[in-house]
Amino acid sequence: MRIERIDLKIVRLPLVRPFQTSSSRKAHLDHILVRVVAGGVIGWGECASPSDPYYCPETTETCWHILKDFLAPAVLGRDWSTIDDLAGLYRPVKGNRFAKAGLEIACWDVLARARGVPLHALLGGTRVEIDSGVSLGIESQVQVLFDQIDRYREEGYRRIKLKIAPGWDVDVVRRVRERYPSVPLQVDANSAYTLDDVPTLQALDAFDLILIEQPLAHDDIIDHARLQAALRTDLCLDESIHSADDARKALDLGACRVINIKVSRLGGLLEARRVHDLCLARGVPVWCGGMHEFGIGRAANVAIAALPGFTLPGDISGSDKYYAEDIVEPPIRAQRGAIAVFEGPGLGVEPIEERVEARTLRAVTLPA
Ligand code: OSB
Ligand code: MG
Repeated sequence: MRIERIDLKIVRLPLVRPFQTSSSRKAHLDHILVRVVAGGVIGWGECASPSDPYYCPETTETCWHILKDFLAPAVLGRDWSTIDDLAGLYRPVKGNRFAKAGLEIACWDVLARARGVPLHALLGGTRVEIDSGVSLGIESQVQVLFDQIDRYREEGYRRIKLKIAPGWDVDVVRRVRERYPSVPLQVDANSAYTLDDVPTLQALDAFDLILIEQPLAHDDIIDHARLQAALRTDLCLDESIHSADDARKALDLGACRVINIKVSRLGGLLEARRVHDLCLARGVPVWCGGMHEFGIGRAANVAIAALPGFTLPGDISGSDKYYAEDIVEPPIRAQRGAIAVFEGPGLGVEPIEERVEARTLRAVTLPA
């Protein structure tokens, strides 16, 4: 394959409901869509970086810079036949994994379309549908959370994840658990605690949680190992894991017993699959995390979550949980708490070009 053209577009979509975590609050998202043309085949990818550096160091603007000035120039006009070859072309670029994921997903889409196969099949997926959960933000009142939990349980979602932060933790989880004694429940702290908070985190052991996600610093695995030793509940790492090597080290240290596989944080589907393969070999459960992806990134998440080791429901909800109007067809919907894998070639969804154009804030075509 040889990439002859790359288009980058920053696209803005309003969220149906503002989303608050311990580290940021969002009412709309600006993601970069990456359109690649190689041998006449078109592929799409999505860079789902937040606009601010409060989840991880990258932002929409750093991704734009790295894609336009380093990643695109490294791959344009160069020959590659596997994604490993392709990644080799931009290997000198350190970090910047959200940016890399946007380009890499588009190249997987090209590869799968060129072969006429669905992406989940190219990746080695075995599932026909994936178990779907919802991630619920921090609210001003617990009643608002109850209303959302009622609604998503009625829609059939298979587990609830609550964002927690100091001041919105043990008491909230207790009230949710009292009202929903058997709902599969987990929490995500987005690195809002320290080892001084061990007693608070131990108090969560009482609520039969599936896991506690990333309680400590975004770049830590050492203190998480100390914390895991002091908890009954399984820890799951998100922010701290950027590669299969990170996952191996975290598991060897006992820093977690579950891993959140998030395609963008890992720099793409290839590294996501490596983390999956490592965890499958070690009997460690994984699930697919999300970044409120638009339809392109969401379809990539669905494809990777079809691999056999994804035994826990993920944060891949139907796009109607986030957006009144997504940018792809067919629309991505959960039915009875599951999303069917897409059987069309590549990602199996197509961007609605007029909708993309209408919502584009900035665009560039490379080479210029
Ligand atoms: O930590 O998983 C996270 C959203 C934005 C930033 C970080 C996270 C999240 C979510 C939402 O939890 C997951 C989703 O529904 O896409
Ligand atoms: Mg998380």
